[in-house]
Amino acid sequence: MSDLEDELRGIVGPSHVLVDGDLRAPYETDWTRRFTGSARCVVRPGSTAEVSAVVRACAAAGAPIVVQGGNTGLVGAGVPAGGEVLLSLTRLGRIEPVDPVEAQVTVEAGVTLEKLQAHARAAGLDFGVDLAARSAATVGGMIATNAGGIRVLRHGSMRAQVAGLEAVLPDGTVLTRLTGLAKDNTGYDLNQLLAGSEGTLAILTRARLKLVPLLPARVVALVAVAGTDAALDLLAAARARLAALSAAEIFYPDGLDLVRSYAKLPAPFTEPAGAYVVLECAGRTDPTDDVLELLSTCDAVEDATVASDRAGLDRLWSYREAHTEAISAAGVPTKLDVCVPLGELSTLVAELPGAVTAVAPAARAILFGHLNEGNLHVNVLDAGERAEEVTDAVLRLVAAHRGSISSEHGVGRAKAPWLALSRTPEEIAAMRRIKAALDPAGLLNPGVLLPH
Ligand code: 2HG
Ligand code: ZN
Repeated sequence: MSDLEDELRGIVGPSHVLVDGDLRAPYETDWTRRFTGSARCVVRPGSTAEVSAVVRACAAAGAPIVVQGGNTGLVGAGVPAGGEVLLSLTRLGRIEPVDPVEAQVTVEAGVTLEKLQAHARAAGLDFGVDLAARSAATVGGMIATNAGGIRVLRHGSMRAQVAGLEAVLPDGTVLTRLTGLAKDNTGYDLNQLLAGSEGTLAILTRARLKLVPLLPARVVALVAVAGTDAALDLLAAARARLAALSAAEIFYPDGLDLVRSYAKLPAPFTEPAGAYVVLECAGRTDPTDDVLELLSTCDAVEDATVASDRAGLDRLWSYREAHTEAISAAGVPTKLDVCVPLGELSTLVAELPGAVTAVAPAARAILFGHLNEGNLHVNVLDAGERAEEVTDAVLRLVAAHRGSISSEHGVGRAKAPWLALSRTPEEIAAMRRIKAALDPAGLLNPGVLLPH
Protein backbone atom coordinates (compact mmCIF):
# COMPACT_ATOMS: atom_id res chain seq x y z
CA MET A 1 0.00 0.00 0.00
CA SER A 2 1.20 3.50 -0.78
CA ASP A 3 2.90 5.92 1.59
CA LEU A 4 -0.19 8.14 1.75
CA GLU A 5 -2.48 5.37 3.06
CA ASP A 6 0.16 4.48 5.66
CA GLU A 7 0.39 8.09 6.73
CA LEU A 8 -3.41 8.34 6.95
CA ARG A 9 -3.51 5.20 9.12
CA GLY A 10 -1.02 6.83 11.43
CA ILE A 11 -3.31 9.85 11.78
CA VAL A 12 -6.79 8.31 12.22
CA GLY A 13 -5.93 4.73 13.23
CA PRO A 14 -5.83 1.70 10.91
CA SER A 15 -9.54 0.83 11.31
CA HIS A 16 -10.59 4.22 9.95
CA VAL A 17 -8.82 3.97 6.60
CA LEU A 18 -10.95 1.74 4.37
CA VAL A 19 -9.28 0.46 1.23
CA ASP A 20 -11.20 -2.77 0.74
CA GLY A 21 -13.85 -2.46 -2.01
CA ASP A 22 -16.66 -3.94 0.11
CA LEU A 23 -15.98 -1.54 2.97
CA ARG A 24 -15.75 1.47 0.64
CA ALA A 25 -18.90 0.61 -1.29
CA PRO A 26 -21.52 2.21 1.03
CA TYR A 27 -19.69 5.53 0.69
CA GLU A 28 -19.21 5.37 -3.07
CA THR A 29 -22.81 5.52 -4.24
CA ASP A 30 -25.37 8.12 -3.21
CA TRP A 31 -28.60 6.80 -1.80
CA THR A 32 -30.58 7.67 -4.94
CA ARG A 33 -28.19 5.32 -6.85
CA ARG A 34 -27.61 8.02 -9.47
CA PHE A 35 -24.00 8.90 -8.64
CA THR A 36 -21.24 6.43 -8.13
CA GLY A 37 -17.46 6.43 -8.38
CA SER A 38 -14.60 4.62 -6.69
CA ALA A 39 -12.55 6.27 -4.00
CA ARG A 40 -8.84 5.69 -3.53
CA CYS A 41 -9.72 5.04 0.11
CA VAL A 42 -12.26 6.19 2.70
CA VAL A 43 -10.82 8.05 5.70
CA ARG A 44 -12.85 8.67 8.86
CA PRO A 45 -11.20 11.28 11.06
CA GLY A 46 -12.48 11.66 14.63
CA SER A 47 -11.51 15.27 15.37
CA THR A 48 -10.72 18.59 13.72
CA ALA A 49 -7.01 18.01 14.37
CA GLU A 50 -7.23 14.70 12.51
CA VAL A 51 -9.10 16.35 9.60
CA SER A 52 -6.36 18.96 9.41
CA ALA A 53 -3.58 16.34 9.47
CA VAL A 54 -5.35 14.23 6.83
CA VAL A 55 -5.76 17.28 4.58
CA ARG A 56 -2.10 18.24 5.02
CA ALA A 57 -1.02 14.72 4.08
CA CYS A 58 -3.29 14.69 1.01
CA ALA A 59 -2.10 18.15 -0.03
CA ALA A 60 1.54 17.05 0.25
CA ALA A 61 0.77 13.99 -1.89
CA GLY A 62 -1.30 16.03 -4.39
CA ALA A 63 -4.25 13.72 -3.66
CA PRO A 64 -7.73 15.15 -4.36
CA ILE A 65 -10.36 14.86 -1.63
CA VAL A 66 -14.13 14.45 -1.75
CA VAL A 67 -15.99 15.32 1.47
CA GLN A 68 -19.02 13.37 2.70
CA GLY A 69 -21.47 13.83 5.57
CA GLY A 70 -24.60 11.67 5.82
CA ASN A 71 -24.52 10.91 2.07
CA THR A 72 -28.06 12.24 1.67
CA GLY A 73 -27.08 14.90 -0.90
CA LEU A 74 -28.96 14.93 -4.17
CA VAL A 75 -26.47 16.47 -6.62
CA GLY A 76 -23.56 14.03 -6.50
CA ALA A 77 -21.25 16.33 -4.54
CA GLY A 78 -20.44 13.81 -1.81
CA VAL A 79 -19.43 10.76 -3.84
CA PRO A 80 -16.14 10.42 -5.73
CA ALA A 81 -15.81 11.07 -9.44
CA GLY A 82 -12.97 8.52 -9.37
CA GLY A 83 -9.75 8.12 -7.41
CA GLU A 84 -10.21 10.76 -4.68
CA VAL A 85 -9.59 10.22 -0.98
CA LEU A 86 -13.13 10.19 0.47
CA LEU A 87 -13.26 12.02 3.78
CA SER A 88 -16.27 10.84 5.79
CA LEU A 89 -17.10 13.18 8.67
CA THR A 90 -19.72 11.09 10.47
CA ARG A 91 -17.37 10.43 13.44
CA LEU A 92 -17.37 14.14 14.27
CA GLY A 93 -20.36 13.70 16.54
CA ARG A 94 -19.81 15.83 19.65
CA ILE A 95 -22.57 18.15 20.86
CA GLU A 96 -21.95 20.80 23.49
CA PRO A 97 -24.61 21.80 26.03
CA VAL A 98 -27.16 24.34 24.77
CA ASP A 99 -26.45 27.94 25.76
CA PRO A 100 -29.95 29.07 26.82
CA VAL A 101 -29.11 32.77 27.05
CA GLU A 102 -27.67 33.05 23.56
CA ALA A 103 -30.09 30.33 22.33
CA GLN A 104 -27.16 28.71 20.54
CA VAL A 105 -25.36 25.40 20.50
CA THR A 106 -21.98 24.28 19.15
CA VAL A 107 -21.89 20.92 17.41
CA GLU A 108 -19.46 18.96 15.27
CA ALA A 109 -20.10 18.54 11.57
CA GLY A 110 -21.13 14.88 11.71
CA VAL A 111 -24.06 15.40 14.09
CA THR A 112 -27.32 14.43 12.40
CA LEU A 113 -30.21 16.85 12.17
CA GLU A 114 -32.35 14.45 14.22
CA LYS A 115 -29.80 14.41 17.08
CA LEU A 116 -29.50 18.20 16.95
CA GLN A 117 -33.29 18.58 17.10
CA ALA A 118 -33.58 16.19 20.07
CA HIS A 119 -30.77 18.00 21.89
CA ALA A 120 -32.31 21.45 21.31
CA ARG A 121 -35.79 20.26 22.30
CA ALA A 122 -34.51 18.72 25.52
CA ALA A 123 -33.32 22.23 26.41
CA GLY A 124 -36.72 23.80 25.61
CA LEU A 125 -35.59 25.21 22.24
CA ASP A 126 -35.69 23.95 18.64
CA PHE A 127 -33.62 24.05 15.47
CA GLY A 128 -35.02 26.20 12.66
CA VAL A 129 -34.34 23.91 9.69
CA ASP A 130 -36.19 20.65 9.20
CA LEU A 131 -36.18 18.23 6.28
CA ALA A 132 -37.24 14.69 5.45
CA ALA A 133 -33.69 13.21 5.53
CA ARG A 134 -33.31 14.29 9.19
CA SER A 135 -32.18 10.89 10.49
CA ALA A 136 -29.02 10.82 8.33
CA ALA A 137 -28.36 14.36 7.05
CA THR A 138 -25.49 15.97 8.96
CA VAL A 139 -24.95 19.55 10.08
CA GLY A 140 -21.75 19.90 8.03
CA GLY A 141 -23.37 18.75 4.80
CA MET A 142 -26.45 20.85 5.44
CA ILE A 143 -24.35 24.01 5.88
CA ALA A 144 -22.11 23.15 2.92
CA THR A 145 -25.17 22.90 0.66
CA ASN A 146 -27.14 25.65 2.43
CA ALA A 147 -29.99 23.15 2.79
CA GLY A 148 -33.53 24.50 3.02
CA GLY A 149 -36.39 22.14 3.80
CA ILE A 150 -39.89 22.71 5.09
CA ARG A 151 -39.45 25.61 7.56
CA VAL A 152 -37.56 28.12 5.39
CA LEU A 153 -40.72 30.21 5.33
CA ARG A 154 -40.36 30.79 9.06
CA HIS A 155 -36.63 30.59 9.85
CA GLY A 156 -34.69 30.80 6.56
CA SER A 157 -32.20 28.32 5.09
CA MET A 158 -29.23 26.73 6.79
CA ARG A 159 -26.95 29.75 6.36
CA ALA A 160 -29.37 31.84 8.41
CA GLN A 161 -28.83 29.48 11.37
CA VAL A 162 -25.03 29.79 11.33
CA ALA A 163 -23.57 31.88 14.17
CA GLY A 164 -20.05 30.50 13.84
CA LEU A 165 -17.96 27.95 11.97
CA GLU A 166 -14.76 26.02 12.24
CA ALA A 167 -13.29 24.81 8.96
CA VAL A 168 -10.15 23.23 7.57
CA LEU A 169 -8.70 24.93 4.49
CA PRO A 170 -7.22 22.89 1.62
CA ASP A 171 -3.69 23.35 3.04
CA GLY A 172 -4.75 22.04 6.46
CA THR A 173 -5.06 25.44 8.17
CA VAL A 174 -7.88 25.49 10.75
CA LEU A 175 -10.10 28.60 10.63
CA THR A 176 -12.08 29.01 13.85
CA ARG A 177 -14.80 31.61 14.26
CA LEU A 178 -17.30 30.17 16.72
CA THR A 179 -17.98 33.38 18.62
CA GLY A 180 -21.73 33.35 18.12
CA LEU A 181 -21.74 37.14 18.10
CA ALA A 182 -24.97 38.57 16.72
CA LYS A 183 -23.19 41.73 15.56
CA ASP A 184 -19.65 41.51 14.26
CA ASN A 185 -18.53 43.83 11.46
CA THR A 186 -14.85 43.00 11.37
CA GLY A 187 -14.30 42.31 7.72
CA TYR A 188 -15.19 39.58 5.26
CA ASP A 189 -17.82 37.17 6.52
CA LEU A 190 -15.84 34.00 5.86
CA ASN A 191 -18.44 31.80 7.53
CA GLN A 192 -21.13 32.94 5.14
CA LEU A 193 -18.76 32.43 2.22
CA LEU A 194 -18.21 28.82 3.29
CA ALA A 195 -21.94 28.16 3.83
CA GLY A 196 -23.23 26.95 0.47
CA SER A 197 -19.74 26.49 -1.00
CA GLU A 198 -20.37 22.73 -1.33
CA GLY A 199 -17.02 21.65 0.11
CA THR A 200 -15.06 23.39 -2.64
CA LEU A 201 -13.31 25.95 -0.40
CA ALA A 202 -12.94 24.25 2.99
CA ILE A 203 -14.07 21.28 5.07
CA LEU A 204 -16.53 22.29 7.77
CA THR A 205 -15.77 20.61 11.09
CA ARG A 206 -17.84 22.48 13.70
CA ALA A 207 -20.68 24.95 13.81
CA ARG A 208 -22.22 27.33 16.32
CA LEU A 209 -25.92 27.27 15.50
CA LYS A 210 -28.77 29.57 16.37
CA LEU A 211 -31.79 27.96 17.99
CA VAL A 212 -35.42 29.05 17.83
CA PRO A 213 -38.34 28.88 20.27
CA LEU A 214 -39.87 25.45 20.77
CA LEU A 215 -43.43 25.70 19.50
CA PRO A 216 -45.28 22.67 20.82
CA ALA A 217 -48.76 23.56 19.55
CA ARG A 218 -48.84 22.49 15.92
CA VAL A 219 -51.63 22.14 13.42
CA VAL A 220 -51.39 20.80 9.88
CA ALA A 221 -53.97 21.22 7.15
CA LEU A 222 -53.91 19.16 3.97
CA VAL A 223 -55.90 21.18 1.47
CA ALA A 224 -57.32 20.18 -1.91
CA VAL A 225 -57.24 23.00 -4.48
CA ALA A 226 -57.99 23.26 -8.21
CA GLY A 227 -54.38 23.77 -9.30
CA THR A 228 -51.25 25.87 -8.89
CA ASP A 229 -53.02 29.24 -9.22
CA ALA A 230 -55.47 28.30 -6.48
CA ALA A 231 -52.56 27.05 -4.35
CA LEU A 232 -50.94 30.48 -4.67
CA ASP A 233 -54.22 32.19 -3.71
CA LEU A 234 -54.32 30.00 -0.61
CA LEU A 235 -50.67 30.82 0.14
CA ALA A 236 -51.35 34.55 -0.15
CA ALA A 237 -54.27 34.26 2.29
CA ALA A 238 -52.22 32.13 4.68
CA ARG A 239 -49.30 34.55 4.62
CA ALA A 240 -51.57 37.48 5.31
CA ARG A 241 -53.64 35.87 8.04
CA LEU A 242 -51.68 33.16 9.79
CA ALA A 243 -49.03 34.71 12.02
CA ALA A 244 -48.02 31.20 13.11
CA LEU A 245 -47.52 29.85 9.55
CA SER A 246 -44.43 27.62 9.51
CA ALA A 247 -44.70 25.61 6.27
CA ALA A 248 -46.53 25.69 2.94
CA GLU A 249 -45.88 22.77 0.61
CA ILE A 250 -47.37 21.55 -2.66
CA PHE A 251 -47.80 18.29 -4.54
CA TYR A 252 -49.93 16.98 -7.38
CA PRO A 253 -52.19 13.96 -8.10
CA ASP A 254 -49.52 11.82 -9.83
CA GLY A 255 -47.19 12.17 -6.82
CA LEU A 256 -50.07 11.44 -4.46
CA ASP A 257 -50.80 8.19 -6.35
CA LEU A 258 -47.17 7.05 -6.02
CA VAL A 259 -47.08 7.94 -2.32
CA ARG A 260 -50.36 6.20 -1.60
CA SER A 261 -49.34 2.92 -3.17
CA TYR A 262 -45.83 3.06 -1.65
CA ALA A 263 -46.86 4.07 1.88
CA LYS A 264 -50.25 2.29 1.80
CA LEU A 265 -52.12 5.48 2.62
CA PRO A 266 -55.84 6.05 2.04
CA ALA A 267 -57.09 8.75 -0.34
CA PRO A 268 -57.15 11.95 1.73
CA PHE A 269 -60.36 13.20 0.09
CA THR A 270 -63.36 11.62 -1.60
CA GLU A 271 -62.89 13.70 -4.78
CA PRO A 272 -59.55 14.03 -6.60
CA ALA A 273 -58.13 17.57 -6.85
CA GLY A 274 -55.79 19.43 -9.20
CA ALA A 275 -53.18 20.11 -6.50
CA TYR A 276 -52.66 19.59 -2.76
CA VAL A 277 -51.21 22.07 -0.27
CA VAL A 278 -49.86 21.27 3.19
CA LEU A 279 -50.06 24.23 5.56
CA GLU A 280 -48.51 24.02 9.00
CA CYS A 281 -48.86 26.49 11.84
CA ALA A 282 -46.84 26.33 15.03
CA GLY A 283 -47.15 28.39 18.20
CA ARG A 284 -46.92 28.41 21.97
CA THR A 285 -50.71 28.40 21.99
CA ASP A 286 -52.96 26.31 19.77
CA PRO A 287 -53.29 27.96 16.30
CA THR A 288 -56.13 25.65 15.19
CA ASP A 289 -58.90 28.29 15.30
CA ASP A 290 -57.01 30.63 12.95
CA VAL A 291 -56.39 27.79 10.52
CA LEU A 292 -60.03 26.69 10.55
CA GLU A 293 -61.17 30.26 10.01
CA LEU A 294 -58.87 30.60 7.00
CA LEU A 295 -60.01 27.28 5.51
CA SER A 296 -63.68 28.16 5.85
CA THR A 297 -63.33 31.59 4.24
CA CYS A 298 -60.69 31.15 1.49
CA ASP A 299 -62.34 30.51 -1.90
CA ALA A 300 -59.38 28.48 -3.14
CA VAL A 301 -60.13 25.68 -0.67
CA GLU A 302 -62.06 22.77 -2.23
CA ASP A 303 -61.65 20.37 0.67
CA ALA A 304 -59.40 20.15 3.71
CA THR A 305 -58.41 17.84 6.51
CA VAL A 306 -56.78 19.08 9.69
CA ALA A 307 -54.77 17.42 12.47
CA SER A 308 -53.11 18.63 15.63
CA ASP A 309 -52.25 15.40 17.45
CA ARG A 310 -48.85 13.72 16.91
CA ALA A 311 -50.20 10.77 14.89
CA GLY A 312 -52.40 13.02 12.76
CA LEU A 313 -49.57 15.45 12.05
CA ASP A 314 -47.30 12.59 10.97
CA ARG A 315 -50.03 11.10 8.80
CA LEU A 316 -50.79 14.33 6.95
CA TRP A 317 -47.10 15.20 6.55
CA SER A 318 -46.38 11.73 5.15
CA TYR A 319 -48.43 12.50 2.01
CA ARG A 320 -45.78 15.12 1.24
CA GLU A 321 -42.66 13.74 2.89
CA ALA A 322 -42.93 10.24 1.42
CA HIS A 323 -42.59 11.60 -2.14
CA THR A 324 -38.82 11.10 -2.35
CA GLU A 325 -38.91 7.49 -1.17
CA ALA A 326 -42.02 6.62 -3.18
CA ILE A 327 -40.42 7.98 -6.36
CA SER A 328 -37.16 6.15 -5.64
CA ALA A 329 -39.12 2.92 -5.22
CA ALA A 330 -40.60 3.43 -8.69
CA GLY A 331 -37.22 3.83 -10.40
CA VAL A 332 -34.04 5.90 -10.48
CA PRO A 333 -35.29 9.43 -11.16
CA THR A 334 -33.53 12.38 -12.75
CA LYS A 335 -33.82 14.83 -9.87
CA LEU A 336 -33.88 18.56 -10.44
CA ASP A 337 -34.40 21.10 -7.69
CA VAL A 338 -35.36 24.50 -9.05
CA CYS A 339 -37.22 27.65 -8.10
CA VAL A 340 -38.90 30.52 -9.91
CA PRO A 341 -40.59 33.74 -8.78
CA LEU A 342 -44.09 32.84 -7.57
CA GLY A 343 -45.63 34.79 -10.46
CA GLU A 344 -44.01 32.29 -12.86
CA LEU A 345 -44.79 29.10 -10.95
CA SER A 346 -48.12 28.27 -12.51
CA THR A 347 -46.81 28.65 -16.08
CA LEU A 348 -43.72 26.61 -15.27
CA VAL A 349 -45.83 23.79 -13.81
CA ALA A 350 -48.01 23.84 -16.93
CA GLU A 351 -45.04 23.81 -19.32
CA LEU A 352 -42.74 21.32 -17.59
CA PRO A 353 -44.38 18.00 -18.58
CA GLY A 354 -44.38 18.98 -22.26
CA ALA A 355 -40.77 20.16 -22.11
CA VAL A 356 -39.79 16.78 -20.65
CA THR A 357 -41.73 14.58 -23.08
CA ALA A 358 -40.48 16.64 -26.03
CA VAL A 359 -36.99 15.23 -25.38
CA ALA A 360 -37.93 11.95 -23.67
CA PRO A 361 -41.36 10.78 -24.85
CA ALA A 362 -41.63 7.91 -22.35
CA ALA A 363 -40.70 10.05 -19.34
CA ARG A 364 -43.00 11.48 -16.69
CA ALA A 365 -42.23 14.42 -14.44
CA ILE A 366 -43.47 14.27 -10.84
CA LEU A 367 -43.53 17.74 -9.27
CA PHE A 368 -43.67 18.65 -5.60
CA GLY A 369 -41.96 21.03 -3.26
CA HIS A 370 -41.88 24.12 -1.13
CA LEU A 371 -44.67 26.38 -2.35
CA ASN A 372 -43.64 29.42 -0.34
CA GLU A 373 -40.27 29.69 -2.10
CA GLY A 374 -41.51 28.69 -5.56
CA ASN A 375 -39.20 25.70 -5.07
CA LEU A 376 -40.17 22.69 -7.18
CA HIS A 377 -38.57 19.27 -6.99
CA VAL A 378 -38.80 17.95 -10.52
CA ASN A 379 -38.38 14.18 -10.40
CA VAL A 380 -38.37 12.63 -13.86
CA LEU A 381 -38.98 8.88 -14.09
CA ASP A 382 -38.36 6.73 -17.16
CA ALA A 383 -36.06 9.20 -18.90
CA GLY A 384 -33.87 6.21 -19.87
CA GLU A 385 -30.90 7.34 -21.93
CA ARG A 386 -32.31 10.85 -22.24
CA ALA A 387 -31.55 12.06 -18.69
CA GLU A 388 -29.08 14.71 -19.82
CA GLU A 389 -31.47 16.08 -22.46
CA VAL A 390 -34.22 16.18 -19.83
CA THR A 391 -31.94 18.07 -17.44
CA ASP A 392 -31.01 20.53 -20.15
CA ALA A 393 -34.63 21.13 -21.19
CA VAL A 394 -35.89 21.60 -17.63
CA LEU A 395 -33.07 23.90 -16.53
CA ARG A 396 -33.36 26.06 -19.66
CA LEU A 397 -37.09 26.40 -19.10
CA VAL A 398 -36.50 27.42 -15.48
CA ALA A 399 -33.89 30.00 -16.53
CA ALA A 400 -36.33 31.38 -19.12
CA HIS A 401 -38.77 31.96 -16.25
CA ARG A 402 -36.11 33.92 -14.30
CA GLY A 403 -35.55 31.04 -11.91
CA SER A 404 -32.60 29.31 -10.27
CA ILE A 405 -31.28 25.91 -11.44
CA SER A 406 -30.57 25.02 -7.81
CA SER A 407 -32.92 26.13 -5.08
CA GLU A 408 -31.84 24.16 -2.02
CA HIS A 409 -29.85 21.05 -3.00
CA GLY A 410 -26.77 22.72 -4.44
CA VAL A 411 -25.12 22.42 -7.83
CA GLY A 412 -22.80 19.50 -7.14
CA ARG A 413 -21.53 17.52 -10.09
CA ALA A 414 -25.07 17.08 -11.40
CA LYS A 415 -25.64 20.67 -12.46
CA ALA A 416 -22.15 22.17 -12.75
CA PRO A 417 -22.32 22.21 -16.58
CA TRP A 418 -25.44 24.39 -16.37
CA LEU A 419 -24.21 26.92 -13.80
CA ALA A 420 -24.09 29.67 -16.42
CA LEU A 421 -27.89 29.49 -16.73
CA SER A 422 -28.16 31.01 -13.25
CA ARG A 423 -24.94 33.02 -12.77
CA THR A 424 -23.34 35.62 -15.04
CA PRO A 425 -19.87 35.09 -16.58
CA GLU A 426 -18.56 37.81 -14.25
CA GLU A 427 -19.97 36.04 -11.20
CA ILE A 428 -18.51 32.69 -12.26
CA ALA A 429 -15.12 34.33 -12.90
CA ALA A 430 -15.19 35.86 -9.41
CA MET A 431 -16.08 32.47 -7.90
CA ARG A 432 -13.17 30.89 -9.75
CA ARG A 433 -10.81 33.53 -8.35
CA ILE A 434 -11.98 32.77 -4.81
CA LYS A 435 -11.57 29.04 -5.42
CA ALA A 436 -8.06 29.56 -6.84
CA ALA A 437 -7.07 31.72 -3.84
CA LEU A 438 -8.13 29.14 -1.25
CA ASP A 439 -7.52 25.93 -3.17
CA PRO A 440 -4.84 26.71 -5.78
CA ALA A 441 -4.18 23.04 -6.53
CA GLY A 442 -7.91 22.31 -6.93
CA LEU A 443 -7.83 19.40 -4.46
CA LEU A 444 -11.16 19.89 -2.68
CA ASN A 445 -14.27 18.40 -4.31
CA PRO A 446 -12.94 18.73 -7.88
CA GLY A 447 -15.73 18.93 -10.48
CA VAL A 448 -18.29 20.10 -7.91
CA LEU A 449 -20.09 23.45 -8.39
CA LEU A 450 -17.65 25.06 -10.84
CA PRO A 451 -17.63 23.44 -14.29
CA HIS A 452 -14.30 22.08 -15.51
C1 2HG B 1 -37.75 17.36 -0.11
O1 2HG B 1 -38.18 18.51 -0.10
C2 2HG B 1 -36.31 17.13 -0.41
O2 2HG B 1 -38.46 16.39 0.20
C3 2HG B 1 -36.08 16.04 -1.46
O3 2HG B 1 -35.68 18.32 -0.77
C4 2HG B 1 -36.55 16.38 -2.82
O4 2HG B 1 -36.42 14.11 -3.54
C5 2HG B 1 -36.44 15.28 -3.88
O5 2HG B 1 -36.38 15.61 -5.07
ZN1 ZN C 1 -36.97 20.02 -0.63
